[in-house]
Amino acid sequence: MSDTTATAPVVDFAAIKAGLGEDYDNPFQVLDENHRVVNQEVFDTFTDDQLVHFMEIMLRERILHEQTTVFSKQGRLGFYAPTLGQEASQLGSVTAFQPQDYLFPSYRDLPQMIEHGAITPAQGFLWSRGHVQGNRMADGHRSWFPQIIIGAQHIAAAGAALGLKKNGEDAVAFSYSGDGSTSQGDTYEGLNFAGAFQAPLVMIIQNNGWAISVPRDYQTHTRTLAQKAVAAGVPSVQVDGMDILAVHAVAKAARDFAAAGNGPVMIETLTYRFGAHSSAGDDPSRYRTHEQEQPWFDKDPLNRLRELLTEKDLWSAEHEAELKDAYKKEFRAAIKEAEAAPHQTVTEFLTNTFEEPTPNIVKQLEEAAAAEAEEK
Ligand SMILES: Cc1ncc(C[n+]2csc(CCOP(=O)(O)OP(=O)(O)O)c2C)c(N)n1
Ligand SMILES: [Mg+2]
Repeated sequence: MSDTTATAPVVDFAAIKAGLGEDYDNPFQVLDENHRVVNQEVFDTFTDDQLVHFMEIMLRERILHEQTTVFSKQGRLGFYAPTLGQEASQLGSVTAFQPQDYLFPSYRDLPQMIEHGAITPAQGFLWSRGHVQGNRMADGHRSWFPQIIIGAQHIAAAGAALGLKKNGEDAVAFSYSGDGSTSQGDTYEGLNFAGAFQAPLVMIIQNNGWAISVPRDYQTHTRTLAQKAVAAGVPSVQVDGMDILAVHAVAKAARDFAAAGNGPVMIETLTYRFGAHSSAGDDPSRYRTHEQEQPWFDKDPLNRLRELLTEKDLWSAEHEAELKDAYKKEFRAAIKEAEAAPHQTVTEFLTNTFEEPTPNIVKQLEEAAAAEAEEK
C-alpha cells in the first residue's frame, strides 16, 4: 500500500510555481519616474544631441496622435490605433535598428514605420483609409505592412530573419506586437522557429496592459511576458517602457546580439495605452478606473525626459511650442496629400492581392475592369 500520509511532495510544484519568473523582477531602467538617473554608466553613453533628438521625435509622435484623433473625428481616416503613452516604447526601440533591418509592425506601430523611413505620414493616413498606396514601402526600405492579425507578423519576421542569416547579411528582423499577442499561437511559433534556426529576430512585446478591454492579468497567468521566451530557448528582458533611454539601450544590445549570430532575443516593454484601443471609439472608462490609470499617467515618457532636459538647460517651453506648431503643420499637409491621392480602383486592389492572380481573381479582375471602363 502506498503511504498516503507522506508530507514532502515528490515535486514541489507550489515552490516552482511561486518562483516562476522571479529573475525578471527588476525591469531595466536608466531614468526613473522622478527623472533621476539610476544607471549612470548607460546614461553616459548618450550625447546631449541624442537626448534632445529623443524628445523631439517623441513630441512629433504625440502631435501625430493628437492630429489623427482630430482627423478621425472629422471622418478623414479609417481605422487608426492611438499611440498616446507608448512613445518611448516605440521610438526608443525603432531608433536602435539600422536601415537594412527588416521591420514587422502591428497596426499600432505606424510611428516606427515612419521613423524607419518605410512610409511617409501621408502614406500612413492612406493605409488607414484602406488605400493600396499606404502599403507601398519606400524603395530600399525594409518593412512589412501593419499586421492586423494578432501575432502573425512574428512568423513572417522569423522567416525573414532566417533569410537574412542565409544571405549572410549584417541585418536583423524586428517585430512588434502587444501583450495580448503572447496568448496567440503565432507569437510563440515565430519565437520557436527563430530559436530553432538561431535566426536574427528581435521580438518586441509592447505590454500596454490591455488587449482591448481585457487586462493583462486576465489574459495569461504568467508573472511576466518576457519569461515566455524561455520555453523557446530565447533570452529575454523586461524594460521600463516609459523610459526611452532604457528601451533604446536594451533594443540596441538585442540588435547587436542577434546581428552577431547569437540567435533571437525577446524584449517586453512595460508601457500603457493612455486612451482608447482604436479610433473606432471604445470607451476605456467602461473597463478601467481613473485610479488604475493615474499611476501610469504619472510615468508619462515625455514628462520624464522633458524634466531632465530642462534641468540640463537643453530644452525650453518656447522650443517645444515652435516644434508643436511645425509638426501640426506637417501632419495637416500630410492629410491633404492623402486626400488628394487618386481613388483606389477595384482592379488596383485585386492586382495587389497576389503576385500571380488565382483563377477566381483573374475572373473578378475582368469583371471589375469592364465596370471601370463603363464608368469612364
Ligand atoms: C488573430 C486575431 N484575433 C483577434 C483579433 C481582434 N483583436 C484586434 S486588436 C486585439 C487586442 C490585441 O491586444 P494586444 O496584443 O495587447 O495589442 P494592443 O492593441 O494593446 O497594442 C484583438 C483581440 C485579431 N485582430 N486577430
Ligand atoms: Mg495591449
